Amino acid sequence: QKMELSYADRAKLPHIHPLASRLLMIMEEKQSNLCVSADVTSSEELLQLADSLGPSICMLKTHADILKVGKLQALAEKHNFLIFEDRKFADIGNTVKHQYEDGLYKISSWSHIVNAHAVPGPGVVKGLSAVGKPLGRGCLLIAQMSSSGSLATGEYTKAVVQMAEEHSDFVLGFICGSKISTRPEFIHMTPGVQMQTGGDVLGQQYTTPEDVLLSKGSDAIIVGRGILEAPDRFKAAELYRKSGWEAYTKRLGQ
Ligand code: 5BU
Repeated sequence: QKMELSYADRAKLPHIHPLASRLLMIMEEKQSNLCVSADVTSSEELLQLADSLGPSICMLKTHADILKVGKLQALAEKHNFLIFEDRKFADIGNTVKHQYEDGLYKISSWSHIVNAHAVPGPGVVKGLSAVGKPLGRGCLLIAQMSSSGSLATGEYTKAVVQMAEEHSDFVLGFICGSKISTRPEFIHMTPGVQMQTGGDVLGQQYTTPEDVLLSKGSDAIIVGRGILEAPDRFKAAELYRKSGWEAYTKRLGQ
């Protein structure tokens, strides 16, 4: 029987991406594998969310166009979480390089982690890496999606895993529905999570924290509306954090 490594054990692996190591340590220290998807439309509300939920989360997922970046960075320091800009880069290397470094938002200057589609081929990772690696940033490759009818399945997913393995100096893990790589250095992050299974009218599909972390073997849950639409967001975030942590500890004990 294979021993499952804890977040803390994985953080100390010799070849791990420094940012993955930092994230795993945050997860261990804060007993949180919860990433909140801060899908709100005003920067005031986003900052308020970051401050109130900060203690419960390991990561905050943002959309750059609604950000007051300096203040968010200060809150990330204060509450010890990482910032993940959900930019979903998907162009040729030269274009994503500029989108990441320049443009209105200068994402590389403030976001610890970004994500990218593998559709363009390895050039997308190389372009992002040229900007992000010298800054100590990292990237999650989108290997699967939570939406119904997603085309990111089967052979595509396998090819994404291989692309990640070939660029593990910059790629630190995946957006995925379940554990897709056996390398403990990679972080598996799963969106489409709520306390009840189901979905929305536009194709989103939900599974539970227990299912994602225990049955599917992923490492962290990404939760938006399950928390944002709750009457008490802080209470809801704590509920997801505890549920996620319980599922993870159950998995270690197996
Ligand atoms: P929700 O409110 O928990 O459904 O929000 C999920 C968030 O995760 C939302 O910001 C999506 O854009 C994001 N997401 C997703 O739901 N599924 C995916 O496969 C990817 C991103 Br990639």
